[in-house]
Amino acid sequence: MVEEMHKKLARAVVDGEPGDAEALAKEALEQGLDPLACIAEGLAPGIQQVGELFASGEYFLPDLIICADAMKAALDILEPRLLEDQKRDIVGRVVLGTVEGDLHEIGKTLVGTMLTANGFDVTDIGIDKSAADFVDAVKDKGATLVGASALLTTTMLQQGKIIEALQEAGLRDQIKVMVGGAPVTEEWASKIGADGYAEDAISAVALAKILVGVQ
Ligand code: B1M
Repeated sequence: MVEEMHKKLARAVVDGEPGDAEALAKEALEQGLDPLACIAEGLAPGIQQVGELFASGEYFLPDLIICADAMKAALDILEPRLLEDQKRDIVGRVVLGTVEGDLHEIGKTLVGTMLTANGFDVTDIGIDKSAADFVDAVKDKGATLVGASALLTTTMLQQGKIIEALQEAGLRDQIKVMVGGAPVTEEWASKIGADGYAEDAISAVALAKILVGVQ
């Protein structure tokens, strides 16, 4: 039953059916299924397949948009449930965003949800944010951790710009920088001088805890 629901969720994303995705997410919660597993085993493989269909020329940009909408419709139902176990003590303040020139928001938002669910105070500054936007938010919120997401090989360069901007603002020694996103690697993170790289939202939480010194 669990596997079948995961497959249906994946299908709704691949077919680009936001209504079905939303209804299935509600049904999954009613059945007591784990929302994180629904995301990791259902929605994520679905959007992964969408990416492959796009790369092979079978899907076009409008398909990507509607499939992402289906994924978001289901996440809107599942993510609040992840936050229900939120701990009360704040373990760290994070400024999180997708870098300049990059409109991909789903992975970044998922990382934010998981960090919030694990006690971090997360300021999500959104998508297409410049290095200056990150620096301003760090000053404004007194954050000790920056998370920069990039999904394009062209925009991952911006992660390095954020680190440079933090240096120029005299903030680099007070703040840790974590990077992630599909094209990002451990090697890239160390090349640009980031403090850490996380492959997915779960490892982002573990890394964030290490970086702020709570684990
Ligand atoms: Co775009 N896109 N897209 N897209 N898109 C990719 C990324 C691509 C790999 C598709 C492909 O060709 N196979 C490709 C990039 C190629 C490259 O550069 N290597 C691509 C392209 C080319 C483009 C456009 C250029 C297409 C065009 O216009 N011709 C265009 C660029 C627009 C722009 O940003 N300027 C574009 C546009 C779009 C949409 C806007 C239509 C849409 C996004 C909608 C939205 O977000 N609201 C979209 C989508 C949906 C995708 C794919 C299919 C799915 C992305 C996604 O949401 N994944 C994607 C293919 C793919 O990734 N397989 C693709 C699900 C999400 C949960 O995973 O974001 O990887 P992900 O996040 C993960 C981890 O990466 C990690 O944790 C998350 C959860 O596990 N993570 C972090 C992410 N951020 C992190 C930060 C951290 C730590 C971990 O610390 C701070």
